[in-house]
Amino acid sequence: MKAVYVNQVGYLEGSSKKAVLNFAAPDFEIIDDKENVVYRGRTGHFGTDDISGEDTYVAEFNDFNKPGKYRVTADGVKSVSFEIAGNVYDKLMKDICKCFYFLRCGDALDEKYAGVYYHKPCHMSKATVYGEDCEPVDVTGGWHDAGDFGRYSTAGAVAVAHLLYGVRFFKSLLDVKFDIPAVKCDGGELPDILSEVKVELDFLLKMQRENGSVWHKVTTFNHAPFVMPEDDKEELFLFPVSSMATADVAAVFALAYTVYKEYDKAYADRLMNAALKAYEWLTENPNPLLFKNAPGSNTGEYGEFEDISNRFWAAASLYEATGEEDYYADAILQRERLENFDSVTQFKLYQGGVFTALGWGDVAGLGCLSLLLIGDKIKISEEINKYFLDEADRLCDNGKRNGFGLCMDKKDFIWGSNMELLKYLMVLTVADGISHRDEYKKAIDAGIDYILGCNSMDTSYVTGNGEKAFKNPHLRPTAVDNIEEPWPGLVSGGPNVGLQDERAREVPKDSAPMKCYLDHIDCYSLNEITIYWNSPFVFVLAGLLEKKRRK
Ligand code: G3I
Ligand code: 9MR
Ligand code: ZN
Repeated sequence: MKAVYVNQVGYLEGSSKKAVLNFAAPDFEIIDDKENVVYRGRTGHFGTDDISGEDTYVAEFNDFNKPGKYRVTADGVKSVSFEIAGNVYDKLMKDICKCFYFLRCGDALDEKYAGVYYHKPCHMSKATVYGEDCEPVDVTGGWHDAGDFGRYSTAGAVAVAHLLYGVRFFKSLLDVKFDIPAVKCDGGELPDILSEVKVELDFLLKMQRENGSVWHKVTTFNHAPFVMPEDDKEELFLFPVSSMATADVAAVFALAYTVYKEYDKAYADRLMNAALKAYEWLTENPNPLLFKNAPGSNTGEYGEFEDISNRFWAAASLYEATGEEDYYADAILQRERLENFDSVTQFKLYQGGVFTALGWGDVAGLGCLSLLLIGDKIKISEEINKYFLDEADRLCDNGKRNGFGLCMDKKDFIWGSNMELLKYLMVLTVADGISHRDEYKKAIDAGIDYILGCNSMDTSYVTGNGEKAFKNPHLRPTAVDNIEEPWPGLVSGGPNVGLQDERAREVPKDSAPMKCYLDHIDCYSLNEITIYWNSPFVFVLAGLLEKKRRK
């Protein structure tokens, strides 16, 4: 079908702007909401590429900045409507932040804040320590991971990290208000983003054992059926500790210490003590303690092939928080180990550079963010900068290979491809902070356009944002709450050439990577949502909005 793809939410004044046509047309127009033609331009023929499989024509309108509501038309084909404005992403930012509130576990969601999406307290029972004969443990709280009700330490720590590094790099994230219950602190109330993050930090504190190590996850033995969270009454299990969980939690507590000490000294100290205790355990247990699901259990595994990137992150983060040289020495040591770890290239979970990896499994890039925060006081600061600049250059090269200017490669279209993209946009955002370059900004704009609808599915991958936003996330409450639309701001996992669930087989055979997607509630491998698919978007938008504010 002929289509004109646009960013369905819209474009910031002053940003790079384009629509992509999947058919031949030499000219295009922009019409306003009264159908008046307000802009005319010529398209450029890009040709076909291996991620969209379409023969594309690009309609650029970078110099059109007049605020308003528009559509792009070409050869009688109209795009969906979009806006140009200085505040075009303000609602989007609130929505993607508020999702963490909607995913809260434990306490009830109050109608006052949750509206029609309120629910009763959930997962309040104590959890059995799997394989051990000891008292059940209270680990209530935190966020549900995703469409399932599991709570996983590494995934949670990484989502928190995206948000807290967001706060460290872009102060204006502290001003985002998204209508959640206030949390008191020394002399006032926490900024919303820190109130929300505290929910997960409080939970992660409970996931730490006496000896400093951290349980890998707390879930029922198998995934719950489609029920409301409060109706999932199966026994909860704490599955064994892992060195990845222990290291990630040490790292994120040290990061949180620096942020929260400005607001609540006692809480910050508690986080630091817990970080030190976890680190001590890591030092005493130098061998990797990897994780495998218990036989017969099917909840998320979050398996990793190594724990070196996690140990690197923990050392770097503790060094940044304390300034103690021993941690720096450890970070250097782990960096060397990671560089020489043969399997990294063989088994890594992502395509890009090891030291810019920001995902749930490969976290060395998060360690590098901590080192970046220290700046040129460290010997290897130039090398850290280079990791990000080199990766950004690789991404910009990818962008030249498709009509969408999208920095992704064919191999990036795996489970959660939208996160692969959002992690890349984080890298580009950081690289642009190191060395301002127009091509970085352009690649960030193109990535945001893709997420918000300028893609071969003509779909905005954020619920409630865009005329053709996806509506059927694989998300248990949504499946059973009898409410027409899911709450807004959820980021879909997105296209995945693996088509790893039964319903996904309905995607036409030989579809191009960008088209391996279906907006169906059954499609957990294409259309689930998770905390760590929302969190990198918060970082990226915070970067974009802060730059705009500084102008
Ligand atoms: O690492 C390989 C890569 O080398 C290879 O080229 C590529 C192509 O197949 O696959 C890569 O592995 C993928 C891996 O994620 C790394 O991203 C696997 O195919 C893919 O199956 C795996 O998907 C993960 C999925 O769980 C299944 O394990 C997702 O990343 C992860 O986000 C997802 O997490 C689930 C939790 O388990 C449960 N809660 C919901 C959550 C979201 O769906
Ligand atoms: O709903 C589950 C989703 O959150 C997970 O990402 C996915 C992979 O672990 O598993 C989903 O649960 C499915 C289960 O694995 C198999 N039976 C069908 C479940 C979904 O309806
Ligand atoms: Zn719950």
